[in-house]
Amino acid sequence: MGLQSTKHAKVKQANILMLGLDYAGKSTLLYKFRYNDAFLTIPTIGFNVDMIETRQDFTLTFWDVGGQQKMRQVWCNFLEDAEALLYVVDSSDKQRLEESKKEFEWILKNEFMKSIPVVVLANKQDLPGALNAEEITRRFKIKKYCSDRNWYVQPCCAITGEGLSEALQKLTTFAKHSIRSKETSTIFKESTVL
Ligand code: G3D
Ligand code: MG
Repeated sequence: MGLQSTKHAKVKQANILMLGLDYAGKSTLLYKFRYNDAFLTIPTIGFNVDMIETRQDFTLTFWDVGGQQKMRQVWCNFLEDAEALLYVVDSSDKQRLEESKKEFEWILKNEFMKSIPVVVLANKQDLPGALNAEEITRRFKIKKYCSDRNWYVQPCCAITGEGLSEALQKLTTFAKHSIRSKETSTIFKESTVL
């Protein structure tokens, strides 16, 4: 009985894996999330890790594991525990768009990423020539690669904070859904074993 109540206790925290090429704006986004008035801030607990409590009494822990080439091999180690993926794109950098898309595809193909919901941030919308959310959706073939999961593309500007509260809301909704699915599959596996 005690075991059951622990198992069904409401989980109020989710791990968000934050990825994207270097210079996409990940650190700027985390900084903006942290200092945005709309959210209660909690101090950084480690290098490139940040926890943000949303208004819905739910904590999102962002894991910004770095976009540099050498860090990309490390991404896999973080994939297993993620409830959602936040993929950041520099929408103004057309030269590296293809590289970013390849990384995106590679991450989604990882077996731990199966069915993990995705929020893509089309960042740097303030810069001239930045591709809009529809164009990013099309160029990244998101409808095709994310047909098996929840996904959402949010245009934003990490400098002004525009579009960020919508992204956090979406992440919270997706992460809660992800947690519920994991719980259901655990209960199912246990009842199958029994
Ligand atoms: P990263 O953590 O993904 O590597 P950073 O990226 O957060 O370090 O951002 C890289 C550069 O992009 C920074 O410029 C930052 O200010 C800029 N940047 C991030 N988001 C935006 C945005 O929405 N609009 C604009 N115009 N610039 C943005 P610097 O010059 O400091 O290197
Ligand atoms: Mg950074």
